[in-house]
Amino acid sequence: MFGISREINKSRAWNKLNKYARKMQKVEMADMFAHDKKRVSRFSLDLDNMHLDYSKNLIDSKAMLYLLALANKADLKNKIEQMFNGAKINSTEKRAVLHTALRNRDNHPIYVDGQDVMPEINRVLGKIKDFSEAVRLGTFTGHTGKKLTNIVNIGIGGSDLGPKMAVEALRRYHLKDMNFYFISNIDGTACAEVLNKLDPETTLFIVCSKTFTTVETLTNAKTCRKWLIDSLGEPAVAKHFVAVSTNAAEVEKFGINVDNMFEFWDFVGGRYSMWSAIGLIIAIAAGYDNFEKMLDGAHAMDEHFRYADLASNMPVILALLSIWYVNFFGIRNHVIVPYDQYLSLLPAYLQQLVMESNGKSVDMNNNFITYQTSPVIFGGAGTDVQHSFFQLLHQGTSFVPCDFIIPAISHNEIGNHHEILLANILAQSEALMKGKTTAQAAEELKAKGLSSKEIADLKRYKTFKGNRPSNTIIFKKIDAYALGELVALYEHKTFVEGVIWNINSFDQMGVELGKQLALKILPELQGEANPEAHDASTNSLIALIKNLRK
Ligand code: G6Q
Repeated sequence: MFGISREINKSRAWNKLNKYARKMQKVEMADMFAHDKKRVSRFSLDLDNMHLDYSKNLIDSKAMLYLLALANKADLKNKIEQMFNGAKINSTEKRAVLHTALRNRDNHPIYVDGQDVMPEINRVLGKIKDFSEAVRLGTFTGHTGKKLTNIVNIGIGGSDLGPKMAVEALRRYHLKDMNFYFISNIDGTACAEVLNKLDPETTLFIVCSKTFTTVETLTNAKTCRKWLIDSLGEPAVAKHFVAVSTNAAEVEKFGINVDNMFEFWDFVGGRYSMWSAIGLIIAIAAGYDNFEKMLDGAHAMDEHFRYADLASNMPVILALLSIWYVNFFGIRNHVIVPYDQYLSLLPAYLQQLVMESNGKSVDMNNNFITYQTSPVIFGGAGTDVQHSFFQLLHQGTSFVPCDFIIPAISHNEIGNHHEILLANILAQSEALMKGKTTAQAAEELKAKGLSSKEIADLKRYKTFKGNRPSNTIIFKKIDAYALGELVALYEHKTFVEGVIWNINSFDQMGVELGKQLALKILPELQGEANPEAHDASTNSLIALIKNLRK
């Protein structure tokens, strides 16, 4: 059995943490810094060019020891091994979870049902290499012989967010004569706005769908197929459409030749699939070398996660900090702020990774859970978000733990832009921790020449409670390797949280109900009669919409 046999919140380790957290809730981080000169080195970790400083958290060595005891209680080391070894830890779907095999760069055999998965993974990698290079070089051309310069990924969820985020993150490496587009939403606008910009002769569609049954993706793909055929005729499909899927039969049924199909496997979850052929557009956009470097970076993080002690293990530490705040401080949110324009899509990607994986309320033993699981993840690129939701981070009624991510060197060192950016990230984490007392606020107002009455009126509004935690992750530069490390860091963090919460982080049954109801409502919207079978609100909304569409 993969799960923990006893409810984790009934364990001694959990109780100890509960008690200790009450004590730590009264502690000031600034005092801990003042009393411990080694705090920064004690609570920092390095891997290659990546540095994690987690010293600005409401923790001390004892809190970390208790958290590590909780990880041990959850049998974390063994669970990590089980994942890497291909055990069927996705219990509800009876599947192995082997996105790590996709970047198993030392190529040791990994078995699922007695079969080594590496030869197939390597074969498809070879196919990705050959095809991406042929498209980039223009040796694989469109139907009329022109270079395919507009590459369109059609997919949704895990078949969209990862490739889209990585293509953007590696924009600096794109070939100048190529453009990359993503169609995910069923909203016809998504399709129309992309197609409006394109010339069929130079457009390649990559239809990404693990199941090849997803309504949004198939509907968008059909629309794009028609658009192409209307202009170039049916035979052009072979040169302008490729598919990435686990389902060859459906791909063929759709009208894409299986020679133009890139396989992946059911041991790769959708939100963990950018390392597979789902990342084909990444290889075309940034070059296969960079795609491999991304795999190398992820592999380095895999090795660290698998072999480093839990106490000096980056994903484990980030997960334990998350659990500390969620379960022992009652915090329900977590914010991720990359200070790098190229990483602007990372928060959206991580929203899916974290919330689809750990937004669960039944444990591995089939019990409804009585403790909190995933926090709500949100974020955006700094400094933009400093001018929007940071108000709440600084002065909201409770704190939101923050991950700050930045490269020391920008790909675009223009003037002093990057130094200003760096100054901002450092200032934000310092401000969140230090805050500003009411006395300091009053002092500042006095220095500005305000009257006593004005100072009394304003000083509380200018007060920042501080003591708000954050992690800072610094890279030398965000290249493909660093991107691989960063994404794998969060994948494994999410896994560790799931292990401790005793949930299956690898299914996503929560997305089903809405899909089923949409299937029921669709014919009702199209039919004459107004439905009465729903709740009163839904019935009336359907009727109203039908009326408006007349
Ligand atoms: C991710 C989920 C989900 C999935 C999409 C698309 O882990 O499974 O986001 O990726 O629903 O599914 P298909 O790739 O099968 O079209």
